[in-house]
Amino acid sequence: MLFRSLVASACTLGVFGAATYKFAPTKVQAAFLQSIVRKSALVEQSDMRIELLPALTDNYMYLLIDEDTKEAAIVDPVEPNKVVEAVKKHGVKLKTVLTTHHHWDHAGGNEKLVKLVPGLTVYGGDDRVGALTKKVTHYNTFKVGSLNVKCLFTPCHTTGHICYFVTKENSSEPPAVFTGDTLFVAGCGKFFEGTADEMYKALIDILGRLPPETRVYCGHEYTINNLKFARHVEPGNEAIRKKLAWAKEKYDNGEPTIPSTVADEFTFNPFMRVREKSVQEHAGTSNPIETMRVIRKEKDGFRVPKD
Ligand SMILES: N[C@@H](CCC(=O)N[C@@H](CS)C(=O)NCC(=O)O)C(=O)O
Ligand SMILES: [Zn+2]
Ligand SMILES: [Zn+2]
Repeated sequence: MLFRSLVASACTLGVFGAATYKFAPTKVQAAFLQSIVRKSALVEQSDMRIELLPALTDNYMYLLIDEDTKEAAIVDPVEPNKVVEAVKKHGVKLKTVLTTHHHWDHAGGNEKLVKLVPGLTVYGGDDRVGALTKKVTHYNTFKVGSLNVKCLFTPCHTTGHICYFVTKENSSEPPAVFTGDTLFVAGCGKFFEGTADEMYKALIDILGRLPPETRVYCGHEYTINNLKFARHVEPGNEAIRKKLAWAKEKYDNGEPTIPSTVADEFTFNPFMRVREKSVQEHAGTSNPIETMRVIRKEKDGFRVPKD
């Protein structure tokens, strides 16, 4: 961890600038470069624009822009300077902070950001969230410009975790959901402050009932490791193998594997598939909540294979 952060700061000082590499990088060098050079990405819809902003080692911040009013919100702004830069680049008015949970790698930039951008409303579901101005709970709604935001209370990773579901009235474009450390692409958050029963409710009853085309924007780039665990749980699942090959290609190009969709998660995410026979057989139980408990415990101790 210390080594990684030293590398990251060396990178910003230009020590590992592209010019350092005069020859095509070896596989090891490519992986090393990827771990410090992460590309941002832009998802453009007619109703909303979402810029993925890589932060820290594997976190994402998301700049959500309402195309109608050019008002913007930022999800989990752990690196405030990068946020201010992106806001300027897009020429939008940042009014809102959406905090998924109080952990440092998500809420740790709030205090600084509210100083840099006065007048922000900071949403979150936990008193431990820095600079919180509006505490929210399940099904609270508010607007970001003309976009509707619905708060989904999904306790388990932390007791105050909130996912934010974003829609636009009368739009034919897919909605977006920001899932923090509850739902990852092909995985879920650790149960730091909750139970398997709570994660089942969050993943199956709440997030799983969103429109299937809903785009999923999660808190971390964990996709490859998650899919390797998914493959261990369901070796015969073709959707997992296909998604893993795709994710490796993205990784090699320094590109995000985000967003996915709710419908796709049901095909390769073992934690969304706890009602499937194949996953239950792996867990040695026919109870979906017990399956959730068993596979989360197994993943906590899982040694990720090289390939
Ligand atoms: N195993 C994580 C270690 C970091 C970690 O514990 N992350 C938290 C979120 S900040 C988590 O919930 N991880 C889910 C998991 O490891 O499956 C990794 O892949 O780097
Ligand atoms: Zn967390
Ligand atoms: Zn996290």
